[in-house]
Amino acid sequence: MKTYGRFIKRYKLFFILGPLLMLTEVGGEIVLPKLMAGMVDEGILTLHNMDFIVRQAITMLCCILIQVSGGIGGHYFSVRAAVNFSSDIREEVFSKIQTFSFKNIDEFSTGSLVTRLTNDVTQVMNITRMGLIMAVRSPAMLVGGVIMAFSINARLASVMLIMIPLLALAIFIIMRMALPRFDYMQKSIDNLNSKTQENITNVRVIKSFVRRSFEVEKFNAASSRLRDRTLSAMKLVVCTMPVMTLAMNITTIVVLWRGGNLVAGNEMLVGSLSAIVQYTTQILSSLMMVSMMIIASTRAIASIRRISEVINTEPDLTDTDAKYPDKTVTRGDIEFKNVYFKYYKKLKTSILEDITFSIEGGKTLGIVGSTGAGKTSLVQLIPRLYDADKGEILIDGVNVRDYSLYNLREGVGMVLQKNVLFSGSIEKNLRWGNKNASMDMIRENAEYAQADGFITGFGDGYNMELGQGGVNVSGGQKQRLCIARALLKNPKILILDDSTSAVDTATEANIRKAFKTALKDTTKIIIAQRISSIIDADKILVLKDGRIVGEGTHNELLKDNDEYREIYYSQTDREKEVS
Ligand code: DCP
Ligand code: MG
Repeated sequence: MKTYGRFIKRYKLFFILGPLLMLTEVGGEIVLPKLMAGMVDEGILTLHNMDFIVRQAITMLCCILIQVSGGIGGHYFSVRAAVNFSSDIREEVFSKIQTFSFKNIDEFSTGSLVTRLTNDVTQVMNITRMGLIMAVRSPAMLVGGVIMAFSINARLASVMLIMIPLLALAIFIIMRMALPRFDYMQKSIDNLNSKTQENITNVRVIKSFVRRSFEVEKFNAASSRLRDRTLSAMKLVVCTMPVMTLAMNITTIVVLWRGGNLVAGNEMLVGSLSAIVQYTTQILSSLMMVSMMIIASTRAIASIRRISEVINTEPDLTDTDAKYPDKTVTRGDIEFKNVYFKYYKKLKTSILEDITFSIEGGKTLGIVGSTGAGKTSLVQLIPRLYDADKGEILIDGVNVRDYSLYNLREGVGMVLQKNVLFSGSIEKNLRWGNKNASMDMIRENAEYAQADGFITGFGDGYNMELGQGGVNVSGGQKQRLCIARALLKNPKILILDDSTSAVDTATEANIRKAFKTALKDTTKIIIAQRISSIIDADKILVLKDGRIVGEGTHNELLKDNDEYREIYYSQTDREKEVS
């Protein structure tokens, strides 16, 4: 609840006005039957007094006006409170997710985060609205109705006192059974969302591997599980309504039967009897409302808990302990000292073991190694996408943990192996690197990345709209756009993780040439499959199974490193064979 207090505070007025106005609605509604009883019993049956009847009718009209305006106002403010409140929560959850480390996101799973952000927030909005409208109204109606009924005829009203506890017990039992089932149901929704998300983002791969029927089967299994769990939870909910209606009807019959006897024995007038019947309906229907609300809140409690989990998760990678939060990357020297790393604590062996090397600012470092050797893992530690488990990573002689994340990541430009573009124009995408860049700067950097040529070839040039994830450009074009985007950042350290794999060798050579002149002072780390991509690097690391097995220039490695020679000759031999 603490988590939500501050959001409620912002809309205090709405949160108070909503229930308060609902209370005036109850006030009007509750006196109506009694006024009616007076009109019938005294005005019509006893006194035959027209004046009295008119007076009573005017009072009733006033009550109806109060009731209606209270109802409208109460609903209005409750809706405003609930919508604003939940929209703030949604924004908070979203901005919290932005602070999450890769590890945090892996733990929640993307699908689950999406459900929490959408479905769960909607649940919270509904329960808040319902709660503001009913939480005060229904109990007030219940108590008020009982008091009024007793004030008319205590003997008849006491019938209700037997029914209320019985109903309350039934509601309690249903509630106890429903809560775990709804929790279960929500978990299935999560699972389904994860599956859907994975499937739809990877629909191309699925089609190319003709995995459609397999995926459909997998989805259907998740969907059936959700159906079964929803049914199991709903079975309970559908029971409540008939049980309540039955209880209401039985109580009404008992009241009518007992009341009929009293009227026949001249102990009570017809008007009073009809008023008590109305109060019975009011009381039992408000009990029904309470029970419905409790059921709805069992669902919402699960949602509330799941939202709190996100809001209260501390990002496991922060810069609050940074020693030099104002320091920026200036030279771009990098040094790894005995670094160990693994993705999950559970794993026995490390993904990276005892990594030690250094590279001076402005130089070029090449990294080669078979797939799964740990190349991507190694470079991800530099801008702290993940943290090393042991050892130190220094930039300009300062531990990366001692920079603020902002300054560190401003200093390091990275083109990820799985790079993405966003929907929007090419220009907008490139501006991610530097939102204040002039058009000339954008063009210049696109030229370095060998992208200007094909961009101007598009009809709309830099204004061409990219589809979601950059679907409407080729793989090689996408890679070049991502390089241009990173270059615009003008970083002190530039990391290219297999970023030219889809670019032809001639274009790649042009990119390298441009780097030499345009990025003289930038430290360049280039991960590549092709030796030709890193052949003229100042230093090359050869990685195998998470360890460095070779370090030196191309010529040095070629002379005395078996691993490197093997890679090199496998590629040159192949090229010879092809040509
Ligand atoms: N790994 C993991 N969890 C991740 C990413 C990787 O457990 N989220 C494992 C899989 C590999 C190892 O880490 O065994 C090293 O993975 P890298 O991505 O660092 O490997 P490379 O980048 O060298 O491989 P590639 O050339 O295929 O990109
Ligand atoms: Mg990789």
